[in-house]
Amino acid sequence: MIQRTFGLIKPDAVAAGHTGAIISRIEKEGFKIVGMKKMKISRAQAEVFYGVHKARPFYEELVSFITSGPVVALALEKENAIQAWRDLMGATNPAQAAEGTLRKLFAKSIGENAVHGSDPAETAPFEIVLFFPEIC
Ligand code: FUP
Repeated sequence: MIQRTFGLIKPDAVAAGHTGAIISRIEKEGFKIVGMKKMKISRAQAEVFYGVHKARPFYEELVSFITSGPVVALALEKENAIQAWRDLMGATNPAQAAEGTLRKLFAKSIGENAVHGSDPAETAPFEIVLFFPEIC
């Protein structure tokens, strides 16, 4: 099934100059980039985006990190895109990420972990609408 998912290149990876390498890898893996936007996320938008994590102890850190510098927001299309993008990202904690995954290659820590991707539980349409209302 052709599917769309939402991805972010987070502030750590943008600041470290990994944007080009990540975009290049995305295309090499056969994703179609249907939306791409370099932007700074506002506090209000971050609170909506991370609303699902509000009860978690690291919520405040999440919001302040994701608003700390520019990100690249991506809407990606591929066969089973949600799982395919999560597989390409690798485990949340880069120490546990498989060889060759984006987090293994580019993430610094579990908090500053280079990329975000929608999870399989219905978050992709919500996140795409939040960042790309014009393509929905
Ligand atoms: P993921 O979907 O792989 O990004 O992981 P989660 O949805 O579990 O976590 C969302 C974000 O919270 C992660 F990208 C990083 C952050 N996080 C922490 O900072 N500490 C943790 O123990 C778990 C997650």
